[in-house]
Amino acid sequence: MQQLAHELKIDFQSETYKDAYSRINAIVIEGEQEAHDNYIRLADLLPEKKDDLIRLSKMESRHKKGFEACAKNLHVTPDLPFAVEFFSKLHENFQVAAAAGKIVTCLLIQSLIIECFAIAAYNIYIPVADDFARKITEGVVKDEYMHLNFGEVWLKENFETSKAELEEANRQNLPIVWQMLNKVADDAKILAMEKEALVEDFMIQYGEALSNIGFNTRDVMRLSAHGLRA
Ligand code: Y39
Ligand code: FE
Ligand code: FE
Ligand code: FE
Repeated sequence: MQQLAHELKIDFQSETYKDAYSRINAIVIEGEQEAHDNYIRLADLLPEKKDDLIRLSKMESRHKKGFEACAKNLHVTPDLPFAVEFFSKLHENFQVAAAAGKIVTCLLIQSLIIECFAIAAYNIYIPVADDFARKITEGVVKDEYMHLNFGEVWLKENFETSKAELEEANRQNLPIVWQMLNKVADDAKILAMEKEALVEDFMIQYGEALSNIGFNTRDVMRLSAHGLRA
């Protein structure tokens, strides 16, 4: 039970922990809300996948409620204004793409980048979470793999016509992820989540996703390297 968290002697009730948690937890709550909104928007853009996408949006709402419960359990008030600002660039890029009917860009932002970010964060968080939050997060991360898979399958089926837009969307949005990671690195460390581990897990998920969609090894390397210039 709580093995690593226990060995590391994490004090979930210390003011330092709760202060960092107020921002990380808010990011997750706001992220789940935006993911919900993004899948609803995608349902409009992809009418033939509407039922699937509405189902994903409902899962995101459930995730949000779960993480709100995690904050209450620790008596933490999430810092939502911080989180809205944290997501603002990706949010803006998604809105602009959606308004232009750029489905490929929307899928890259939500189903690849944000889902891979979520999977990395949740995987790294689970071993160091409090008992309550760990159970919630274990349930959530299984869903996030399904969301990533949705994007992979659609983009694989439409690979040839999506390739150029994927390259451009990757170039625009991957650097933003590294900026976001840098902004949370100090808070994440207080929760015993190391930036290096987050980066490593993200790169593995994202590289696998690109390869599943149809990019060859050389392309995957090239696309992944774009972000590192942030
Ligand atoms: O698809 C989803 O459910 C994703 C919205 C949720 C985003 C979670 C973002 C997690 C970043 C946390 C950073 C911690 C270091
Ligand atoms: Fe989610
Ligand atoms: Fe999530
Ligand atoms: Fe998701």
